[in-house]
Amino acid sequence: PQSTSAQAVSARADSAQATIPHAPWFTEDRLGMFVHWGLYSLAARHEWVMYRENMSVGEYRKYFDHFEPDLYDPREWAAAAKNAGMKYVVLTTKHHDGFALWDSALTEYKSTNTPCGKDLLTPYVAALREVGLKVGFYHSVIDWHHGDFTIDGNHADRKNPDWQELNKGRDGDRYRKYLHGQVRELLSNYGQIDYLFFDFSYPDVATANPDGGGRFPGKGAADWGSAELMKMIRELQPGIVVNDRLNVPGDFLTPEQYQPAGPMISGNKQVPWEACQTLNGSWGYDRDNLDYKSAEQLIRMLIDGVSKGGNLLLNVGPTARGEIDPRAHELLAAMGEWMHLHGRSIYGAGASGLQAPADARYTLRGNRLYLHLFAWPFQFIHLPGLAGKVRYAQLLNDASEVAMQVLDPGQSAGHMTPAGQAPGTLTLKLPVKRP
Ligand code: FUL
Repeated sequence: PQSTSAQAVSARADSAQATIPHAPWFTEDRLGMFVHWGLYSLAARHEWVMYRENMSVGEYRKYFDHFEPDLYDPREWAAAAKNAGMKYVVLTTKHHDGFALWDSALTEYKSTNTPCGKDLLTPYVAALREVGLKVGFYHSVIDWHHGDFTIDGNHADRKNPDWQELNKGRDGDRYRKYLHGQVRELLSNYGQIDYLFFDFSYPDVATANPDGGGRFPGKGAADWGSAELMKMIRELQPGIVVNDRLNVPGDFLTPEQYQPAGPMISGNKQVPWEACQTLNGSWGYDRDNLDYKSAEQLIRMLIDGVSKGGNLLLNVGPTARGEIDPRAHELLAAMGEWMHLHGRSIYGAGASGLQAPADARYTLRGNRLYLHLFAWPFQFIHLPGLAGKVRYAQLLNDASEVAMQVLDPGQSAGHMTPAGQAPGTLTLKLPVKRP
């Protein structure tokens, strides 16, 4: 639109696009790849397998003994991400099972001590940098392997009602030191790191998430020494963005496996956010789970997020040999095809402050308004409030002109216009078939 209606202007002023001042790329880039990869990829039945199946540290050890990702080539991950239109990648450096994908000086429980024998982060970071992708690390504050991790109601053996007993002799200070030390390694030894995803703190402790969290209410809270940890992070990597799962405010919110109803607001301001979503409900490779979302569903999630001012971090769970499986590849490729033609409506775009018609979303980039139709084809679409505001309309995929008409209030175009159409409605005439 050349300008927006008075109503729209005030809606937008209330909800000016959120950005992260020290890292404006984050709300421009919009689409990233999440990678859940670790020992649980061998079990191939969800990354919480250790907890879900009540495996002891000793029982879980078999995956450590057999970790041998002979096909690991992060350049292939980078290429898949890049081709899908993604701009950043976030890899699990350590998940809740405690296994480190790098040569940490603070533990024996690391990739270099498995048959793999390698630090896996060095080539990962290099591969992303090589093709201009931003580098992200996921790091779990929960650690089911470390002997000093304080067991709480969330992570105890669920069959054991006396889980507090398990904490006798566990030293929270020692665990905090370990946690901080590992984060220091991650942020000191791999050059510039752009993004850090901590996972996760409990809602009993103040959380930056205005959605309220509420995951495991009333089960006790952990103390990660978050304020001090955050201070260290800012010193080591001043440009980094950090998520909201550390008990202290972060740079962006992280709705998990849901799409917020609208822009996420704190006070009366939009705040940056990123939904993380799975392909099939599992984050880690889940061999027998074939319940994949369709490419269309994934693309709609992306559009929906951007129309509400958010990012999408879409997950893949590579196999234990290190490859992204063919089903995931197919979905990423389809996403890439769509992004090739429609990326202009995603990168640098955000919420419009306008009310889109049913089954549609608006994204706004500068003075360009993009209308995404989730239910199409049909011939006419009526856009209340846009009459006189739009200079030119075209389909995005092929830049072909779209005819527009505005009817005077009271004038009727017969059966092609709804009766009692609101004044100021712009009507677009669409092709009835996808070109
Ligand atoms: C959750 C974790 O517990 C899941 O395993 C996954 O990593 C997801 C992104 O965050 O809280």
